[in-house]
Amino acid sequence: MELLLCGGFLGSGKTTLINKLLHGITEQGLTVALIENEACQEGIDAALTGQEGIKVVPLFGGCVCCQLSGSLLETVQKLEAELSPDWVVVELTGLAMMDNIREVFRMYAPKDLTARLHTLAVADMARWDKLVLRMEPVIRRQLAGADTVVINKVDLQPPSPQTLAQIEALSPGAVILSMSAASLSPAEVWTQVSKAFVSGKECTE
Ligand SMILES: Nc1nc2c(ncn2[C@@H]2O[C@H](COP(=O)(O)OP(=O)(O)O)[C@@H](O)[C@H]2O)c(=O)[nH]1
Ligand SMILES: [Mg+2]
Repeated sequence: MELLLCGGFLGSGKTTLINKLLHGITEQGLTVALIENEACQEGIDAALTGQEGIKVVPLFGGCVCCQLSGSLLETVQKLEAELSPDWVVVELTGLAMMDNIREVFRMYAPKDLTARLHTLAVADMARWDKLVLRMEPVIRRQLAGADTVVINKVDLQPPSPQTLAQIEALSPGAVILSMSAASLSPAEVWTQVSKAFVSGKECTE
């Protein structure tokens, strides 16, 4: 079982990306469970939640990067024991700090689980300049712990060289992808993201 934590500011496209990833994973004949920490579950395909091979587990009442970090670990370990899906995907709240979550895993998770942890942050190109101006500390900490960054909504606003450099500086060593998650097929999204996981691991070995 591999674990993917998907973070990024509210509205950046996490649910859109995750919908594509879940389909992309199941199209490969693999099974996946989704843990939803975002209070509003709307957007996760209604059809998907009943689809064979996909289980959706809500985890509300706080944010897994702070109050609920223990519950996240417990839920992941329970899913592994009971269902043993190929993938567990977690949609974090729009304010979750990826660097906090990584620290929780480093301190409390079994080493073999940490080795199977992938952290992905979605950056919203349509609102990037505004968000950095107003929420810089949050954006910084969402990208700081990510080993993959998806620069999303490039159909609305392609990243400038300055923005690319800024994102590279905020997430040192991360694999950076640019896409429009809304317009790609599940297979295209899964291919790009799974390749990033492989090349990210190769770089750290
Ligand atoms: N133009 C454009 N819109 C997108 C893209 N990805 C997501 N969106 C839209 O952005 C809004 C927020 O997306 P959502 O996935 O709910 O974001 P979340 O809050 O991070 O889960 C929705 O209206 C999506 O349709 C994209 O690649 N291009
Ligand atoms: Mg969402």
